[in-house]
Amino acid sequence: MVAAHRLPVAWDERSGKWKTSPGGLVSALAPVLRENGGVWVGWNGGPGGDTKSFTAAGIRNRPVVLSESEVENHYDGFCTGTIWPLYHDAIRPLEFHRHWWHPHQEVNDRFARAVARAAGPEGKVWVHDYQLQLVPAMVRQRLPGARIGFFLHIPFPPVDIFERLPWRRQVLEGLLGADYLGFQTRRAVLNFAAAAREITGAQGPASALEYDGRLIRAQAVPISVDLAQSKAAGNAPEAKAAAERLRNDLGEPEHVILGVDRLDYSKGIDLRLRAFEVMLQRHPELIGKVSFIQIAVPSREDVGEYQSIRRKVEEMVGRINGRFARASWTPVHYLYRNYSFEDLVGAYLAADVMMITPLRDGMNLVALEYVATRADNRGALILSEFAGAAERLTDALIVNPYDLDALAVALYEAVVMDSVEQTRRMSRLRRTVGRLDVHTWARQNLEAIEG
Ligand code: ADQ
Repeated sequence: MVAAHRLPVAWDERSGKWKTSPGGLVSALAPVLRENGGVWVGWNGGPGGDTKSFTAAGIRNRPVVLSESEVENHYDGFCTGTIWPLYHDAIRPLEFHRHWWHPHQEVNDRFARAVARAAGPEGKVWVHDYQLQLVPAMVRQRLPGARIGFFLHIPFPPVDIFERLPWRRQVLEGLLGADYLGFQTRRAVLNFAAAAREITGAQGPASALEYDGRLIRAQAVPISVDLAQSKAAGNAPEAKAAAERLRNDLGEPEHVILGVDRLDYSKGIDLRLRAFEVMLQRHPELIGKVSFIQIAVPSREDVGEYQSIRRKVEEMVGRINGRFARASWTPVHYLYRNYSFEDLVGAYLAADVMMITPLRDGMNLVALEYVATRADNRGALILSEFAGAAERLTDALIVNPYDLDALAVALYEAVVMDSVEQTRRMSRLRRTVGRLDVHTWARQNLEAIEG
């Protein structure tokens, strides 16, 4: 049984069929569920709908239905307005509302009920991410003999930040209902274990927390990409052609810098643009020779904070272009839309410099995808030290995204990096990423759940 906030399929109006959603989680878990006849419990994505189970893409789906006000209060409210900023270092003002918390509990309870109904008394359950932190204990209550695991895709904050949450104890007790808790980084594990000890009275090290007469294991098992898929996509002639087309459309600049993110304030898109501006100011010889492409996927567009970061980014793009553009050259190309994975890979192959500057990020799969697709061993990666990926990708140019000077210097260093240094770093990065695969990640987690 997998419980994740969203089902692995989404209804496609145009074809009138369920379509598999893209992403590593789905591609890693779909084969496991197909093989074992497992069920995926998740929200169908819209207000209302049907709770009847159905099979799509070879997976048994058990939809959970949310009302419009639950989407507003549980999801846009508690998950996006309270937990997301709290777990990303409180980089935005936090909002705490009881009228968000109560629907959040109800929705978690509905997920737990659906899971308990679909899993046998000795079932194996794997719950995902920050929207469903109360589910492990709620399932445990209904199925005391089940094996329950949880994976947190985003960071877990230090206790000094976490303890502000008025429902800190309930959230921790929810998580401690699991037998095994997986995190992206060692730091997240230590933060969680410290919070559990301080706030719930759990005892012992992260690898053997004692709570409520049970033993719970918390461990870092970082997620990765589908290596075979990424490698194949990087070698596909279509991707190489798309990369050439892109560079051609840009007017064959000497250097292409790329950013790819969901448009989220945690991703540091504004800081990255600022660094680009500073670099152009300090190195006017690069004017006309370097193009910055920022691909931004629309995200949580109904939420005020997301509208304001979008406005901010658009204003910065306008300002930089207004300041530096020539009739024949535009410094920043800003693309606010969804891309197919194939087109995204085309952009990865076209990019001499990949710039990833989150203020805090659970892992950041874009960093791993960039490396996995660069079979030519070329390209330079700038990576924020606050992305989970930085724990392993130590051959990238690692930066503190808050340090504008350092960021502008690293960007310049990456732009002028010679091919020997690019290859030296990239081949080491590729060796690291080559040892990580999302299927291994899924297997390790499932083994840990079995105990
Ligand atoms: P996200 O915050 O969404 O994930 P990330 O890990 O970078 O961030 O994953 C984004 C995924 O979306 C990548 O696989 C990428 O290929 C895809 N994508 C990006 N831009 C796209 C575009 N324009 N069009 C289509 N697809 C695009 C959360 C956490 C991360 C953690 C992951 C997985 O915030 O820290 O790495 O979950 O655990």
